[in-house]
Amino acid sequence: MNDYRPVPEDRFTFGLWTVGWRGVNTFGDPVRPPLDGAEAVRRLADLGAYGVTFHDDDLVPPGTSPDGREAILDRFRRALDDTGLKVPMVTTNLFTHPVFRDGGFTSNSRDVRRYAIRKVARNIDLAVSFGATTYVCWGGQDGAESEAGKDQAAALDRLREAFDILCGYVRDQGYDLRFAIEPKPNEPRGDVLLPTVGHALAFIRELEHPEMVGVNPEVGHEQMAGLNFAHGVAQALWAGKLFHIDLNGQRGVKYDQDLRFGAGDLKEAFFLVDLLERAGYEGPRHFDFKPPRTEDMSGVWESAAACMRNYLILRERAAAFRADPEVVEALAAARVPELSRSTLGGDETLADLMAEEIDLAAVGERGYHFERLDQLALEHLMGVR
Ligand SMILES: [Mn+2]
Repeated sequence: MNDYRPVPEDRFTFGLWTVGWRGVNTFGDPVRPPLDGAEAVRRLADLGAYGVTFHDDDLVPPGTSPDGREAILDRFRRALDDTGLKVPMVTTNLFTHPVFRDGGFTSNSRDVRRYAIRKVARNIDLAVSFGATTYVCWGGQDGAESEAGKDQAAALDRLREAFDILCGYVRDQGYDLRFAIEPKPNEPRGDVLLPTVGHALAFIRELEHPEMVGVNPEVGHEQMAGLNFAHGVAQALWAGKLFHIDLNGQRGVKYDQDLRFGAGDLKEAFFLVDLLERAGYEGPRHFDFKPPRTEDMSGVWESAAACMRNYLILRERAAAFRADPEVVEALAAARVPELSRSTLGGDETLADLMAEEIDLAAVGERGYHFERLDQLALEHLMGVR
């Protein structure tokens, strides 16, 4: 019997800021003590994770002396060496300090934009020293509350300029590092720049080195916009741009809930795991969730373990769905494989298609049997098949 115990080969990773989140929110003070980075590494390794990720300021608090910084990095490196945990991705905090109140790369203040690029470039050196090959960029405070205060076209110009500069830096240094843009529709800004996967994919095509930049879609962020997350991920995969992924849970169009993976739209989580596993996605399964502030530290580790456990259960259910002969037959009845056939035959031309007739009355009566197929999926998900 499968006990759904994660192992490093499952490639589960967690941000230090997830299990380390102290539970501060708009109305409430922190409810949990600070979590030491090295301690987080040891606990995550015990749970079966593959790796850990961080923002520059998660690991080394701003204002730390150079000696203090070295001591923190040494401790963290020792914990990684002791446990074998990897650092596949690193990111930058361009949102907490008051200077970023109007964003980083797209702040109206030129000196802030120049500082933001410096902060990222310096942290890229650290990321590479830890072996990271993906660098996530979440705009954070890049956005607006008012159309009057932000020239969108100029903001996109400045965002493109920042990525062109940073891609140039990575190339000049000879680093093996790719960038992944994380879209989000709103929060903390009223409207955030590059609100969805689609906006990010279109933006990347305008860059000097589009091959170096992909996306890091987050479950809850697309769902906050009312969008189908699995569809967004499918398009990112189709474009060869799924460089990283943030797994969590969200229930509906509201504030960013960052629930543990599986605790939001469970059916969409099922089809997401089905998609990732069948597409052969090889990147980390990265959890970007926030243990609710009702929890003490034991609840934090409980919820982290549950993220991985839910993924493994869904992976098993999705595989059982695909292996079920009745599902294979229902897929054919729903004409799902037929969509993979090109609309014109190999040696056909438009003229062949134009010469064809369709029996509109007969074909118009055709049912697609999607309900039967969907019910089979639900029954596999609910564990009754
Ligand atoms: Mn989120």
